[in-house]
Amino acid sequence: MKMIVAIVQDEDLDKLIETLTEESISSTSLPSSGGFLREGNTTLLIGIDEDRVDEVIALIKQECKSRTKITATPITTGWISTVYNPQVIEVPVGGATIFVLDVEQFKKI
Ligand code: 2BA
Repeated sequence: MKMIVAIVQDEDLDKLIETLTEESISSTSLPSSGGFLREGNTTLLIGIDEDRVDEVIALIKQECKSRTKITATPITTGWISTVYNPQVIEVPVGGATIFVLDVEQFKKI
């Protein structure tokens, strides 16, 4: 058993979950945000048999597009407001950032 942790862009989420569900692949999505852009993204947890890991990665690759985002990078983040660098930059984002972890035990009780 493996745990795939995939950080995906919100724009790709619905189609990706639809595709995974069609293939009987269970997932849990958690709202998250990137440390660099400080924008929302989604972290998917997918517990899967080892022999299906490559299939899942291929489906994520199929549904998650690379994009560029134009952003003003934060200089400091305070309690009330964030100060942004006045120069905007263009950064590539995605398709997806994927970690594959070993699962010691998997139980549904
Ligand atoms: P963010 O941290 O918001 O990063 C968004 C994009 O900004 C990144 O796209 C990358 O192209 C760029 N970027 C990130 N850090 C940078 C830096 N210090 N200087 C210049 N550009 C930088 P992706 O690499 O596709 O990452 C998309 C999202 O995946 C990230 O959002 C973050 O939420 C997650 N992520 C990426 N690598 C990770 C890692 N090693 N550990 C945990 N999460 C990661």
